[in-house]
Amino acid sequence: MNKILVIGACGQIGTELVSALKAKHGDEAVLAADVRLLDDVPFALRPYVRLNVLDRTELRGLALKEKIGTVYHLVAMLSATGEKQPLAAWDLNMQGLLNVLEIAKSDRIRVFWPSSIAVFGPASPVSFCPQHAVTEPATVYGISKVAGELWCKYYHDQYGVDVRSIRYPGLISYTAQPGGGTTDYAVDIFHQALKHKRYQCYLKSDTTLPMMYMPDAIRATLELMDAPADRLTVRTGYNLHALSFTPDELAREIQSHIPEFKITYQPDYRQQIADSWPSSVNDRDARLDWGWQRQFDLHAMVADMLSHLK
Ligand code: AKB
Repeated sequence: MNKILVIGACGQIGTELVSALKAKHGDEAVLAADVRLLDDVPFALRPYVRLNVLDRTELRGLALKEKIGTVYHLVAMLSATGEKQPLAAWDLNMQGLLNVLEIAKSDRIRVFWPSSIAVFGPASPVSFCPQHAVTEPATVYGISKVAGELWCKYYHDQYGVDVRSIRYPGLISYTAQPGGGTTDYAVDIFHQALKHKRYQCYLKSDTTLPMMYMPDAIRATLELMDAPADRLTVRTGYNLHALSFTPDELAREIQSHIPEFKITYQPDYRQQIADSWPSSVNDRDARLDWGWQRQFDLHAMVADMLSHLK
């Protein structure tokens, strides 16, 4: 049986995706990979191999040795960190993907690669932004996601590579923390609310952004990968809608569980990034093509997050 390789397994999505894939396909069918040393990796991520995805020879050798049939390539520098190191973000985000697409082409490997709502920019519609809207992002991360989506479509159309992608919104989870994103506040706020009963938010109180609870994101990923290829009409990245809320709305929902919780606001450079993104997206294509539906609304997500983090 061909194995599944998850590259970037130690990150926010990878940590939970590896468990979900193991639950579905069995422990031995899933190989986790990242740049961390084995000793620094939690037991749940084993079997594990140290891998630098920028080294194509190493990547191909591993894929052939382990008989890899599907790669989930999750490595990326996110929007906020990317603005501090634009060229490093471009190199990591693009070269890693191209290496994966190249081995997918030569060795007939299926690929999942995460795109993002960051493909949109100031010229995109703000509310219920359509699947095929203007994509002129204002961040390096967004530029790398637009280019990456087009490369995915190119490898699919020209070489028949079965590559699939989702434009994730901000992801909220209780296991691994995100790192370097603009939407990270929506995870950090829970930790600070429980620990210190206060949180200083780097976005304005009324900044609405698209978000999703991790169980929905993992389920969406597995459902997309299970969908029959001939049902898929989008080979760039699918828009997915789950939640759209402001920091103020999230804080109020947390206050309904922790009445003493207080939020203050001190917007920084991330406000400009958030302002360039839509407040919600239209996911009609994902619903029609492979039956996408969210399960968690704001109320259910907050209750579940707090119950796990307590
Ligand atoms: C970020 O904030 O950079 C990410 C994203 C929306 O892709 N969470």
